[in-house]
Amino acid sequence: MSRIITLDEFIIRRQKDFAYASGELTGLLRDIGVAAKIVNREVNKAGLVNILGVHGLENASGDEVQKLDMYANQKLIDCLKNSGECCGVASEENEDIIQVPAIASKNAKYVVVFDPLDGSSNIDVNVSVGTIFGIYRRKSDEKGPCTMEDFLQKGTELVAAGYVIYGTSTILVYTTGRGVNGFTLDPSIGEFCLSHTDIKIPDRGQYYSVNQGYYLKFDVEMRRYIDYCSDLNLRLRYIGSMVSDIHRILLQGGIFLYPNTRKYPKGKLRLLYECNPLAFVVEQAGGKAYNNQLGRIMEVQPHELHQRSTIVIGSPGMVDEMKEFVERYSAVPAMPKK
Ligand code: P6P
Repeated sequence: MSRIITLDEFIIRRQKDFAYASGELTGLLRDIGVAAKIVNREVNKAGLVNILGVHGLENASGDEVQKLDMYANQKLIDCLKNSGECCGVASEENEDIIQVPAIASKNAKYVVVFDPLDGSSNIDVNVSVGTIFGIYRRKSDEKGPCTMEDFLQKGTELVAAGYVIYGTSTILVYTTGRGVNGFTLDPSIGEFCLSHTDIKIPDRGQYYSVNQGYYLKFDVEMRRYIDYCSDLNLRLRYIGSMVSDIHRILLQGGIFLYPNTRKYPKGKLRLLYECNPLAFVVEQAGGKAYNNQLGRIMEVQPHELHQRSTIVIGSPGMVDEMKEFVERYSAVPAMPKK
């Protein structure tokens, strides 16, 4: 039996990989691991403890906030305060950025963006949900408070990103720009243990993941591509939890699409704390992530904290094929100049 490698041990071993290998990012990643364990404990007993049901508030996205969302949000913020390496956070649950008080003798160099409990509408029906996080180096003066500029950075500026999926098992998957690794929580020892080493996404897969219910609301080129997936007898898998849908595609290959619709003309998913962190992970595993304008998601310059984006993400061979469809069907013939 191969030796257990815990998340903490792995992070410390890989510390030399970071351009700023002074252990600051190490502390931050470990804090996220602690928060994930705490959230996991509550997610696993949500049915027993009075934290089910809608919290009655609306978040920045206008979605009703489930109690577990608020719990997960607060635990992540509390844990990120511990290392003294984080000067601010931006969360789907909070309208504005949140300053994290400095710890004496520490000049916090990072900010963290996160969706504390993505897919939370699934909680009440015991379907897997997830946490998504991204870490940026701050741009503002280290001696002052964090600013919006620290958060409105392209995905290409991420120094680390990942997700936790609370499913049949709890798995933390992350990258620091040198490949992707996954760690499964062993409840008997309370540790995330290396379980998915150097994840590589297959070039193609048997799954496509889209909300088929919106089919008639998609642009024609997207409908044609979805028809093509169906003609290929690909299997539709969509559970309304982005982390879960993308985790399957990361491991088995496939494509996830959330195009623009009449209700969400710019797409529904959030650029900063959903699309970019997952795009970083998928790209690091060899995949691709574009928006409907066929631009690389990670190169889009964010202009607001809760900015929405369309997204097509997954196996490189399938994303490239989708790109060809969009180029072919949306290449509207140039109208003759009058
Ligand atoms: P729809 C969950 O609310 C979420 O943000 C993602 O996790 C998921 O992929 C998507 O929205 C589901 O949206 O419109 O298909 O219900």
